[in-house]
Amino acid sequence: MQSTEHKGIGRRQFLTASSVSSFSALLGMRIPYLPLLPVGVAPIALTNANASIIPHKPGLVVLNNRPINAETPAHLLDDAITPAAKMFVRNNGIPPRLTSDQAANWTLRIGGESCARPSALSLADLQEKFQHHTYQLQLECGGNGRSEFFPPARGNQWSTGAVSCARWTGVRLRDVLQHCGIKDDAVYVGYNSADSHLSGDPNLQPISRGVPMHKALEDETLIAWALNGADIPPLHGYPLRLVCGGWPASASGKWLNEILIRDRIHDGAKMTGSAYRVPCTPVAPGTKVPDAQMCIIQSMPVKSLVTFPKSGVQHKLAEPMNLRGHAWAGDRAVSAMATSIDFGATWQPCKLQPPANRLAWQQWSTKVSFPQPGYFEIWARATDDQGHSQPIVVPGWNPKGYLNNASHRIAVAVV
Ligand SMILES: Nc1nc2c(c(=O)[nH]1)N[C@H]1C(S)=C(S)[C@@H](COP(=O)(O)O)O[C@H]1N2
Ligand SMILES: [Mo]
Repeated sequence: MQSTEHKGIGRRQFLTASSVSSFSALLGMRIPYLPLLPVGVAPIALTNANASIIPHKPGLVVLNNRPINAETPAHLLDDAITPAAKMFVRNNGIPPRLTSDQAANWTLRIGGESCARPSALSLADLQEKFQHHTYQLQLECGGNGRSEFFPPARGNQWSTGAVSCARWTGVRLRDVLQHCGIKDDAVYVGYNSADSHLSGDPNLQPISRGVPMHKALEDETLIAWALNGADIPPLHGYPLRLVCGGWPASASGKWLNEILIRDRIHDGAKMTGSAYRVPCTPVAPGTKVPDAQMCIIQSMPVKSLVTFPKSGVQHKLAEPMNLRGHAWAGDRAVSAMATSIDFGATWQPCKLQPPANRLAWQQWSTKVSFPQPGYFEIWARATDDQGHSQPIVVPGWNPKGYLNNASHRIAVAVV
């Protein structure tokens, strides 16, 4: 968008000049009559949560437009393999705008204190030198469910929709690390990316996280160039991204251009303080927790979604209702799934399928019958293979509102 188009907007409640330009990027199109929009009036596509305003992502709910953050309503996550169009978007900064030349000449640098042979590999090198692997991998934002914490936590107010499980294709991070030589003192792998900080300061990074060696060396940890068999879409990290399934998705660096093998816990942006860290031992809600008592989130906890039907449906008393959804448990597998129609007093087991591969979510399904007309809720509860179940109430308060794995609930009017 041309900067002249910002003239006449003035200061308004909803749109600052800078958010207008990113809103235009969000729409993927110009707003020809923007100067005529009355002061204080926001485009309806921004204020109506149900409007489709991200190109190619109909139905996603936008939580923030600078940076762009949008979540997927549960009923739109019904596919076993999440299509790109339904993947939530979580950006900490401003995504790079790449020319086709820049993308074609993409280079991944590998270095760090514990790298024996620092290297630069082109996309073509990666594709030619290493074996290709495809896995379906669940990625959930550490802050998914944040909106339910009290006292509230600052940040995007995700409800349930910051989770996806798509098929990623690329090479194993392990193969690339071994090619470049892992020194004995290696403890962590960190990433750097091509997105830019919201402030515009080129010396600041929006995010630079990582994982310990044992996670980096897993079969399923990929340097990926394809999502569901196609190029990774620009918002999701084109042309290259790290994918570490089962961990906070913040570990899966988009627009990946550097990998560091570290001799210490990676200390990039959003690795310290309260970012993606929770109190090492539980605290009372609202407690100020010193940095030294905060621990980095590793595997995500057990969780599930009801993806059919949509919350708020009407259902005929005489007919049993088909329910289905997904369940996942970070690094672990889900071993049981149950639903309740009586606010958790009794639970009925569901059918549960095995995952497509380790770190993929699992499909569950069941049929329920209602005893009489009225308002009901379906509550869903998964149990992992170590016996941990989802809590009914919001679990362990923490300063940034991470790891809310409380049961998903949907409303049903039985008539
Ligand atoms: N370079 C870069 N990588 C990133 C981010 C980012 O802002 N920049 N956000 C992270 C976070 S917090 C999440 S939850 C996931 C979101 O992935 P998605 O937008 O493809 O769904 O990407 C992660 N990787
Ligand atoms: Mo995230």
